[in-house]
Amino acid sequence: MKFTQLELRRIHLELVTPFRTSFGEQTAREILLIGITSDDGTVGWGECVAMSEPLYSPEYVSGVEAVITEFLAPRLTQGGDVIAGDVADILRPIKGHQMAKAAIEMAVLDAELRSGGINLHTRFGGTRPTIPSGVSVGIFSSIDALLSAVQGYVDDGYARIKLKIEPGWDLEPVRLVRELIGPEMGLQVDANTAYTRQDFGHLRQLDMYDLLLIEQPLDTDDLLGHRDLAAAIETPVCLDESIESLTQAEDAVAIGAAEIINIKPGRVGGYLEAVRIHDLCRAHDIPVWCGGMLETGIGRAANCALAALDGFVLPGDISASRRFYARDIVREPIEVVAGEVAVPTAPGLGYDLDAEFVESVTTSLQHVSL
Ligand code: OSB
Ligand code: MG
Repeated sequence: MKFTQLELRRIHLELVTPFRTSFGEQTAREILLIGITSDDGTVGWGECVAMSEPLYSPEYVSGVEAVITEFLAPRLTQGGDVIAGDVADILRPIKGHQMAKAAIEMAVLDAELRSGGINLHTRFGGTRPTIPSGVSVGIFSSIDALLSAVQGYVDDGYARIKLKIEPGWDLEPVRLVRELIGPEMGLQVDANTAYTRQDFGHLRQLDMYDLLLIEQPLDTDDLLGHRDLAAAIETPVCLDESIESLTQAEDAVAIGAAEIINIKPGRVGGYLEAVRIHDLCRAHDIPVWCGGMLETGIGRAANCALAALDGFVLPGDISASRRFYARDIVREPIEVVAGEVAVPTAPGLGYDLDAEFVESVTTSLQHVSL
């Protein structure tokens, strides 16, 4: 397709409840939406998963805006046609900035699919019409508050619970949540890099709670530490932050540092790289699941299509939109029914944007000619 304009739209959404992780607490989500317009008037949207501050990964919203306007947008078309499958290669000379690149590729993909009347689920070839839904539960200031939040999610029908942990908030919360939800329900933990190589003995104590996995206990760049931890504990070690490309996934799997991988399309540079990592893991019998970044209905719809692929054998962090937002920017927000989310089937990524509401939550808007 021939694209003429890129739109960078920053929106602000309040969270229904604060979300605290080992790297910080959020009470609102600032999100950069990328709109791309083709010469026939088709508009595609990408949602950038970068957060306001570089606490989860090096990228952050203002930085993404800068790299897109200064470096990525000027390289994108070179005056010619672009297809989604070429975007990663076109942008490769610019190092890093996976989340910025992913958002652009996502917008191109949406435009391409919409103009062809095709849905992402169909393009990816997922066979399941619904996917199991897990929920990510933050760190609370008291155990009572945690348990009542978890009970609420159990009542909402979620298929599994993920608890955020950090030193001082791990064994006891996990023990009590396991007691609350019973032995059958899937339970996993996510440390967001909060532990060190000195903590293996401590983390081994989690083995008794029959967890599905422990996600990213050590630093982003500590692959060998994760390999050693995987050998030292029974709970499967899953990588999130450490995997930013297919190559890194290959390396982690080859050395035994990733027994499971959390695939987040934004973190790995786009949905197409996410599919390649899925394919690699399938070939190596490494289970994968789809992570989340507090996406709006745009990213949630696309994540559903990805998570419908056969290698996604564990429930993802694809919760109902209302778990984070009182009102979504799409007309039919993702809902959880009996622990499952229906994969959207409308043309494009599968959502219908609520343009009026988007306008009302927009905090800045910028246009770049292509
Ligand atoms: O580590 O998976 C993570 C949210 C923001 C940044 C990192 C992570 C998370 C979550 C929430 O755990 C996932 C979601 O439900 O969107
Ligand atoms: Mg994580």
